[in-house]
Amino acid sequence: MMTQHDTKALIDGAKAVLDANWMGASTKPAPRLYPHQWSWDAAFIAIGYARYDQARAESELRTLFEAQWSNGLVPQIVFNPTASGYFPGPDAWGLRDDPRIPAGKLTSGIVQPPVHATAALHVYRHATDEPRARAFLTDLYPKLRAWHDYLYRERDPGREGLVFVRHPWESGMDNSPLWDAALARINPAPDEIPPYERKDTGHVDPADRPLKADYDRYYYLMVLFQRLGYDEARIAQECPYLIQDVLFNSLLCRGDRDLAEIALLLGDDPAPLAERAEATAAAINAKLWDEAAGLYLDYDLANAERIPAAVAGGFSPLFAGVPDGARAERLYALLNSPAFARLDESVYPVPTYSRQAPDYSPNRYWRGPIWINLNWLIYHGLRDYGRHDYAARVRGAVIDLVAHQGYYEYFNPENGRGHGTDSFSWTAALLIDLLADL
Ligand code: 2M8
Repeated sequence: MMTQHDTKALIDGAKAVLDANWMGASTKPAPRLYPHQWSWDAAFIAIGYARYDQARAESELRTLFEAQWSNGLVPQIVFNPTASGYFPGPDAWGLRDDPRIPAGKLTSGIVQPPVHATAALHVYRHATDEPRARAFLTDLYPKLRAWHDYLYRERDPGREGLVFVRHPWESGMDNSPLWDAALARINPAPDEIPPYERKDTGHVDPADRPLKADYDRYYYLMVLFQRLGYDEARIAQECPYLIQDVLFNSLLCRGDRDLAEIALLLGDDPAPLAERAEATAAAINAKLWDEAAGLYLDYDLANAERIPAAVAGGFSPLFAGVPDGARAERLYALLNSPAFARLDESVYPVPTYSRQAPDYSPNRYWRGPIWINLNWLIYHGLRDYGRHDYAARVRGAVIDLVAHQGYYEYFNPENGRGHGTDSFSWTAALLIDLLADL
């Protein structure tokens, strides 16, 4: 049920979270757990700043793209050299002084979902100073194109219109049940990974975080990339974890559409970008739709099989205009069911994983909890499809949840309680955006 809130207090609280996490040119996701700049966080954070601080919104994305590699890769993390307390830090990636990385920058060697074109267009649309926003778009446009070009060139060896992720962290949904079978096939011998010390479990409740077995495999893949010199062709040949993820590809497809819109605004030809979006939409429909499940499912490329886990990312093609009317109806039906969110009644927002799955875990990170960014994407998808009743429910449920619990990283779908770190930037930023979206 929608309740009355003091909207001003909620917005002030959200701005205070972002102020405290502001590092001078970009924003860390959280005060202690995540002390650097993260790629898709930066996009969501810019979407919130767009509503009240154009300069910060622009700076957030500009700073991220200052660390873009020469091949177009936009790194998952841009390290703050003065911060410590996060593992894996810059040295674990073996990329210091790598010629592909702009001088003076320290980054990881993987990516995160491409929400950046969408964020840049959002910043432009909500700007108070149009000439300045146009200059921002003009600067960013070639970088965004290089980023999408990198993904299609290096992550789609079969030229299917679908790109793969090569590490669970690239998906943004680190320990999702989506990866269980693929990761179970990786069994590093003790001497294949150097000793390491996690820091995350010192900042938040270990019961909310991934397991040691997960981290061993995350680290194994990092060591593999270093051994292969971050050569994408060799990685595509040898990496045991290569997944065509629904969420990542849907965000890419929407990003292509938004990039086409930016091209149009800047007087460039939008046609090639729009065509690429259509090709990816068609490929998502052809390969990732599962008729029996009534949901889009991931595909494990390294093992040539579909992944049967029903996760919230399966609804994200709505955000990219991918499903036709009949498929959209199937998605609404599953969304509005005990497995997900009961949007007829709506108590809490959409959880990350089906509440009916035997291994659903309401407190553990990406294996059940409610995340605000996924709900923001689902809200927009429903709205774009004209399903305004459900869209309003999702929006209202997110606002209620954060108003009652605070700006947490994620929330238990059974009792609403906040988990992970508090003062989490994208929760605050997206709340600001949702409140402004009347
Ligand atoms: C989480 O991931 C990082 C690794 O990238 C971690 O667990 O250390 C995820 O929730 C990811 O989606 C997010 O971008 C990041 C920072 O908020 O934290």
